[in-house]
Amino acid sequence: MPAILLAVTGLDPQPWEQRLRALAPQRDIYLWPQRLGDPADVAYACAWNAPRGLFARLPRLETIFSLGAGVDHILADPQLPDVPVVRIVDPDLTMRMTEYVVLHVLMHHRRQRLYDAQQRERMWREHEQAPANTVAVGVMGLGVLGRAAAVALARLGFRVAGWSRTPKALPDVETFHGDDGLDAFIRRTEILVCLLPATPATQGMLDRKLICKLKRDGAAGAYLINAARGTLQVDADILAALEEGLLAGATLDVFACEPLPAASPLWRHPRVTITPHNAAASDPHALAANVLRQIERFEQGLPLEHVVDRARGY
Ligand code: NDP
Ligand code: OXD
Repeated sequence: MPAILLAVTGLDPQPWEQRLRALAPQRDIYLWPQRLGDPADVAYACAWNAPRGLFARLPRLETIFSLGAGVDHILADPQLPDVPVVRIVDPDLTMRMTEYVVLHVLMHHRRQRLYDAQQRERMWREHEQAPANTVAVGVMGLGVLGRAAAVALARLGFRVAGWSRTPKALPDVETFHGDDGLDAFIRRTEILVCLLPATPATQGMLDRKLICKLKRDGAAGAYLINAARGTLQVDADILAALEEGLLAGATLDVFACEPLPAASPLWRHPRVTITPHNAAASDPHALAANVLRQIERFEQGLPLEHVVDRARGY
């Protein structure tokens, strides 16, 4: 039976290995770099930040599965073989991201950081609270994750809009698309949520020019939430925007260099909330079955789902 190779860096492979073995005891599960077996046995690679050039050394490789929703870590391999690349689309992952986005939008909207600071001072002081239906949230990226987050925020009553590459229609969400729609989308947005993939077109998008255009006349000010990829944000521009009052605060889950180096001034900024790239962690208990289901489909001659469009980059 064709083997599965687990090739991950930056996360613990053990829970994935255990889960794959438990669900598919009949399969050989190889683990890079400890237990490689014969490379010619490997038909499926399950990857997260795998070393460049590894896939090219697997002569019978049929499919590469990203262990997350993003595939930038796979498409960046200059020796990537011409096999389908499949990404994770799963309700478990989607719900985690929705929770994260709703949590951080509400933290800003309800000024929780301010109340935390007041509590440390034993200060009992109430601040003006705008109703959600006066606050404009904008979600960049209306894919699987962006759509779910936008709809959840709209249900909470926020004035939600979304921006994508191609036109979309969503209940209770105003939609914008393409380069032509970006300006109007940003100018009506106070709380900006980024859920775009990392591609050449999105690199460095969250910069000073874009931040300057955010709407900032609401009670709580403009806020940035990046739960997509660190390469989209320009850290120096975000820090300068915080100092100049262009941004009231930011929640950052992702960074160009991860883990975020200890020397980064973002760590100590009082209005920056940092999380360790866990907005929507890939939980092997939920997702190993997703990958194995796809392998079964493939072996039954059914089409793989959620195959990445390499030309588009996501
Ligand atoms: P999808 O591929 O489903 O959606 C991507 C969306 O981005 C689409 O709506 C697409 O538009 C839009 N888009 C892409 N390029 C552009 C562009 N140049 N201009 C405008 N819109 C664009 O991805 P997911 O929603 O599943 O995931 C999004 C990203 O979230 C992942 O790529 C990953 O990087 C990140 N992520 C982060 C996690 C974390 O824990 N921090 C966890 C999971 C994912 P269209 O539909 O028109 O093509
Ligand atoms: C993902 C991620 O892409 O966790 O799924 O970043």
